Amino acid sequence: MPERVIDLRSDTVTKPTPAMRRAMAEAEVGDDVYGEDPTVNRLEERAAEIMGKEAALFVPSGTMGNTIAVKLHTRHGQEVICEARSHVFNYELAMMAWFAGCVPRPIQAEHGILTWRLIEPHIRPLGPHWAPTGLIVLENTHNMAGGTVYPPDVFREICDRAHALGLRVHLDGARLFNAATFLGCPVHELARGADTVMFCLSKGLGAPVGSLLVGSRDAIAEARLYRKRLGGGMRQAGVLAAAGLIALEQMPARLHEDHRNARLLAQALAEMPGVTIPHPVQTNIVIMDISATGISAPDLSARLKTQGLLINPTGSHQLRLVTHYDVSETDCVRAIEIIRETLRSVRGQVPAA
Ligand code: TLP
Repeated sequence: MPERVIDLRSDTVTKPTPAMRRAMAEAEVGDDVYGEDPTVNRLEERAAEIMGKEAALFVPSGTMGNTIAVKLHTRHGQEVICEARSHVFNYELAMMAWFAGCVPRPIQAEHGILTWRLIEPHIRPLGPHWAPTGLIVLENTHNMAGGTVYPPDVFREICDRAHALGLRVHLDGARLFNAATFLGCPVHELARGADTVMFCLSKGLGAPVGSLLVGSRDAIAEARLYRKRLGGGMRQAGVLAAAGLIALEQMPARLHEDHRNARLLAQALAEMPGVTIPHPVQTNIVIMDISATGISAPDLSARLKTQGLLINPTGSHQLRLVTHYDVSETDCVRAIEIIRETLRSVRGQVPAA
């Protein structure tokens, strides 16, 4: 493999910046299980403030944040409405069943964006045969639908109508800052209406570890107990929160660079024979469909790896490219060349489908 590896597998691969490393080394810490870590406390206060909620909880991962949220809002034996390609349904090891005793009610939506019209027919009251709806989970941006963004009015209508029926809404906002960057609005406007929001520091914002769950003071007090049950009481976590504070305060301002690089990739890929881009590229994720190239996504991924380009397959004929802090525009131009050359050499060997 060449020396310089271009890693487009995910924005989770970003390494802490020099400023983050310095802050980590100098962080003031205490035992967070006693609520005595001043840096964690500061991070939680700022997160709540920025998201426009009463309180926040620092958790080790997005998965733990979502898991706790589902548990907070549901009872065993209920259904959780979510989009068919959502992270809570597909990539969290069935935690909603394992921890909260709920089953998903997945609904397919164009580009991953649910609407009230799509959700309403699936809401189930208590009855003799079926599991009642306990919660709606929305994902903004929608990861596997190519980083697509909820129009704020669509999101708010779902929240308002759900609340009118006594239902709660949790927002998986792992990449909510990317959505806010795309829309050019403060992030709290996209959190408004949701009962809880999980967002990640360790994706586009570049922190090494950590996510936050925000919501009402009561919900977060209860969430703290679930975090402890799950083994997420992190003691002197201020070393992580220090990096998180930099991620939160400084990194959102540069996300537009990742979005520009994603558009650059998408435009070039769309011009390659047999390649289509099935979703609008609004943020830092590009889904690439290669059904008409004659090779499979795992095969292409393996060939690209030998050229020093890492891209994960997300299906038999789809791959996902994610731009982030550790890939430059030059890297993206190089990635395009590698993909173009690799597909060209494949076309020489494999008859097109
Ligand atoms: N997503 C990861 C993988 O798990 C797929 C990635 O590389 O994109 N919600 C959303 C929308 C996510 O994309 C992810 C991570 C999570 C939750 C979970 O976050 P972590 O990895 O911190 O548990």
